[in-house]
Amino acid sequence: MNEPVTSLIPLPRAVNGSAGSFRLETTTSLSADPGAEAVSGWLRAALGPATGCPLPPGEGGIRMRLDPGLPPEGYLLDVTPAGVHIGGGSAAGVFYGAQTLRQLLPPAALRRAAISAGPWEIPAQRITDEPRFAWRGVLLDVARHFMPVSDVLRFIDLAVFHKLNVLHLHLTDDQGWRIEVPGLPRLTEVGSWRSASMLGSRGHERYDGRPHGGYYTTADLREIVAFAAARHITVVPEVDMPGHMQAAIAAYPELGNGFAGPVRSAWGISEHVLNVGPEALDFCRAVLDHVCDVFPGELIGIGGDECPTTEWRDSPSARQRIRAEGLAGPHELQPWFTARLAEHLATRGRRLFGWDEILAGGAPPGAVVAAWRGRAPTTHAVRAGHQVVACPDIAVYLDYRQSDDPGEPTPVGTRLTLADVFAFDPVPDGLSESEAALVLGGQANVWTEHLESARRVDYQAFPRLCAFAETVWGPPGRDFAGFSARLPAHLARLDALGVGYRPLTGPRPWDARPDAPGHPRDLAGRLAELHEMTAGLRRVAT
Ligand code: TNX
Repeated sequence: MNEPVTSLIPLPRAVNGSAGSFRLETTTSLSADPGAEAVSGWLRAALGPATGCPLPPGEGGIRMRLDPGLPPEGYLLDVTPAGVHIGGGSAAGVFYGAQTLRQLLPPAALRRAAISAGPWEIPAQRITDEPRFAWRGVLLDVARHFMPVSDVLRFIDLAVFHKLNVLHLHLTDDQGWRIEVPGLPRLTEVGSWRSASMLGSRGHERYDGRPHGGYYTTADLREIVAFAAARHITVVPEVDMPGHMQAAIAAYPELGNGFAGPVRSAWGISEHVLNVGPEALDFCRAVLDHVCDVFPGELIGIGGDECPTTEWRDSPSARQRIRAEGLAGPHELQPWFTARLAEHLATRGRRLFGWDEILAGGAPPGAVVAAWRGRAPTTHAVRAGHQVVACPDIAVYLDYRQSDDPGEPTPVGTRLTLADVFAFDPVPDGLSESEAALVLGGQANVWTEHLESARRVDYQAFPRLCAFAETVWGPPGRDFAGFSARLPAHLARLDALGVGYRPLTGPRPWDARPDAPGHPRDLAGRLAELHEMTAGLRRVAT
């Protein structure tokens, strides 16, 4: 009898060990029933190079099939000495069963070329598994630092290795516009690069003096979407508006409120926001039309976070809009604007996805909210009847520092240890059952002000993303000691995959970035700030 396998991440619902083991051989065949063919192709390509097992089609060996009796994303993985059966409630379920199978093999099977002749043994066992949440997301900010397509694809592979299923792609911000839009060439000619980047946090006023830029062509984005779809990941695109728009305004100053300046080099929030005149609205509609053409998912992100109204207070076009629409003041302009975008997306059969700031003044019906300003907005969103994705900064912002060690690279935000991320639960306390049902799941956000390369993203994202995966896949009531016991074996997998994760022992000397100093925050201070920031939502709720 094998001991139940204890090193899988995320932890499956049930693992029952049995006698003996299955050995993957060069002669092992792989068959897939209708609906599971694509997953078998994926597994063949994933395992072949490292194991030398080509997994030719044929009976016996590994068999994959759909099993309508299982939950849609659930699977049943049966390993016996005679063969491996993977049943899935859908192709996605089969795919997750195949991901589990990969984790059950020795780590050398995860490499991209053969360094070992095996034996490729898998202990006999039966695993039944299904996710707790439908939205198991990760945000990648490719606006602050552009990430080449190959690195995005690699990141997708790492996300699905942990059974995540949503990639929220933050495509535009004050510091860069990363999506080519037909008919608007200056967005990429001008908006996709900046002359320098800030080194470290604001307040230190240091710059690197080096241009940074890059953007995705339509073909690039279609490749990302198709690569993700083949791995059962939905890409949710985000074009942030009406704030976080300085790069677009640098390209087309007529979109702004008189600002005529460059793409922003400093981090932080720009006061240079979109105007609310008819041309600016047409611009947004044209951009969203293109986004809808490229991204087939139902949800389209319009951002909506952190939009200062400073410029609107003095802007003739804003005053005119306020008068014409009978609004009470500049603070009602953003809800008005967001409602227009939601209407437009509805004409394309899509729904609006926005940060929790869109709740102020009432979010459009059917909008899905990304609740990030601490935990309270998740509750506010569901009480306002919205589906919500919980991504509180103080729990799952992976740009935040991983310890108090002064050697952490550019330490920003509150301390967010591996245990802190593991303790996250997307459903806040105090929700009724029907309210809790509106919580689609959770999302870890990788903001990249201080992450200029895939290597830096690896350090911030891992192993915390492994802990996050358990919070959205596993049932509630998980235990950190058990996770910690499974982690070393999982880190050996990440080593084989070439992931530059943060060592559990802390940063190495070369992880420090003394040239890019941070700005550590304490939790009490941040909580007070979040309380203040979300006061408007509380007024609406009461
Ligand atoms: C807040 S989360 C932001 C981002 C920053 C992040 C840094 C959100 C909707 N806005 O623009 O990158 O903090 O942690």
